[in-house]
Amino acid sequence: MSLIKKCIIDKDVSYKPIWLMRQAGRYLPEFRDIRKKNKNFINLCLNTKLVPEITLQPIKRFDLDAAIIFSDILMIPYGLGQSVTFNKGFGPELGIIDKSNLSNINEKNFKKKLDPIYNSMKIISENEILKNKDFIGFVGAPWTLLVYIINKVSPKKNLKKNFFTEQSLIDELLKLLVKYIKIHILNQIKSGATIIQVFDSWAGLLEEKDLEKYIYEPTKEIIDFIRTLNVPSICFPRNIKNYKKFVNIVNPDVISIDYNVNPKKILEEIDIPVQGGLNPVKLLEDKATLKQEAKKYLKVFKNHPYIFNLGHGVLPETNPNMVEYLIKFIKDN
Ligand code: 1CP
Repeated sequence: MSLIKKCIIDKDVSYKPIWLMRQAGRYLPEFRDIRKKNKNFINLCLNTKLVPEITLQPIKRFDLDAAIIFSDILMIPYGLGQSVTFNKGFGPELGIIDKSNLSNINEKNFKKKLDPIYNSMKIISENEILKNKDFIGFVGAPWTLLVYIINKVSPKKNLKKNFFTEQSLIDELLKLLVKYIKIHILNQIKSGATIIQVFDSWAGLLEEKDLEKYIYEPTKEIIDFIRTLNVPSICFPRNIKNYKKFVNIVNPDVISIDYNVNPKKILEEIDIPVQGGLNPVKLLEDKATLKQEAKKYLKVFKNHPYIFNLGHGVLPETNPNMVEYLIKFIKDN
């Protein structure tokens, strides 16, 4: 059994496995080299030669316990026929979507558009380098995908003012998203994913009264579905105010915490395995500070199943030597 599965399934506390959100990406010079020559990000995510290479770049460099498929949560809107472009320094921009588009959507077209991702995953999962390691597939949670689909650009701190005005479109999209997120998960598992992480990056934008409809209910449906496939699930509801309530209702196998969460409080409140927490800016500071911060998490979760990770993705300006230092420190402790 992989070390992450020992932690999740056997509740083994003796070893703290590690992987990092955005472990493949712009802080690695070998990724930047590829990215420079491949300006279209969606096409890059559909490139069956480069995706395996990029996914395995951090595994070749560092002693990580899992690879995560190099892809994006916005491949689902793309698969549903919405245009998605990434502009330098601005982030993603999505095209128009209205009710007339929705009737054209079908599973065959969706699968056809995203097939290169599944082909890359099959190639990656067969690589010897992943022996005894996990291969993480992922999706955006329904709410976070809805945010990008309706808002068209990153909400950064605020949703556009008229976000909820097209209520019937939103209701229809939410149902559709749950269906296609499940399809995307199933296809990733069939292609070799051994764990599924659900990113709800914008969970923190909602008020308490809206959580049931947009987060708890649809995410629980997805987690229940993953459980029927016998694959562990990790939820990352970033900035959600009440992690305990989220865990009680949604019931994932692992809860991933952001860097604003007090790890001691989580330990008191939550029984299931925990992942993450370390602020990615600590990787920009000196080694002594980084070590001290990492130690804090190891100490709090000493007797609790814990997967070491960050409280959000590795920042582009991170020095790969600091990532190496962190991983080595966790492995030696
Ligand atoms: O080179 C570039 O400019 C592209 C930067 C980039 C990368 C490396 C984007 C654009 N996506 C990715 C890959 C990616 N995205 C991965 C790869 C696997 C790994 O972790 O190594 C993953 C898991 C994601 C998931 C993702 N995409 C999330 C959830 C996690 C999070 O960061 O909160 C979100 C919100 C996105 C949307 C997205 N894609 C890219 C950007 C810059 C963004 C965020 C835009 C915003 O600020 O709203």
